[in-house]
Amino acid sequence: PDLEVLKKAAGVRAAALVESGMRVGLGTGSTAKYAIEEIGRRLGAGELSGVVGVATSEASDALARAVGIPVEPLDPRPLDLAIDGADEITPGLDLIKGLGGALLREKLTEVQARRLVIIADHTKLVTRLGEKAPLPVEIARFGFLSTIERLRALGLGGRLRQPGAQPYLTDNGNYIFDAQLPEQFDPAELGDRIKGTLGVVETGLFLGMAERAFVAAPDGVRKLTP
Ligand code: DER
Repeated sequence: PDLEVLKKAAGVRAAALVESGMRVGLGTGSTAKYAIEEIGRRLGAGELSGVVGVATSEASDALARAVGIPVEPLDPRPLDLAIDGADEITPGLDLIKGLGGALLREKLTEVQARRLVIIADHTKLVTRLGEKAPLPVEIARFGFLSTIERLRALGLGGRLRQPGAQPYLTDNGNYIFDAQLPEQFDPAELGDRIKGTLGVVETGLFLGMAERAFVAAPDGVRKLTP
């Protein structure tokens, strides 16, 4: 089946974990879209009630509203569950996220979730981080060229995300530097070094955060745990 069918299968599987009365973090991207739509369907069918969503992007906020999920801003209360996609998933469920540009609001939201459930098709599976995706790094717009120089001084290759005539702007008004990861690296150590670089807002390394992942392959949806 094509990848969209697989993404939907993973999304529906995760959405089945939502129970009435839950506060749910709603992820961003083409896979999370299916989970959001399914939660909306379940609410509309009367299978669920009293669910509140906290969206990780303007796009997911709009989609949630469109499918009938009441949304509220993130506040210090814990979320019962968060459902989101990823760009890379290791066997230990360390993740690279951010190719959809939502990494800052995703991380701010998902660290407050009691359970972070990742949904993906099998193409996201890697044996180690950096195999398939760059590492998105959200950087302040002001002085971004200086920040990029500081990142290069760490030995990181990469480039400013600029799909068109202007650099990509996140929902937070920041830019993204897509960093090329070295062959071998310690994700926690490198993540801390990048995060500690002046001008860096956040990285797309989500280490040790996911409780489980539903990964859809042609032979079915597998549940992975760390
Ligand atoms: O930007 C993000 O972190 C998204 O979760 C993204 O990385 C996954 O998007 P996809 O499901 O469209 O591949």
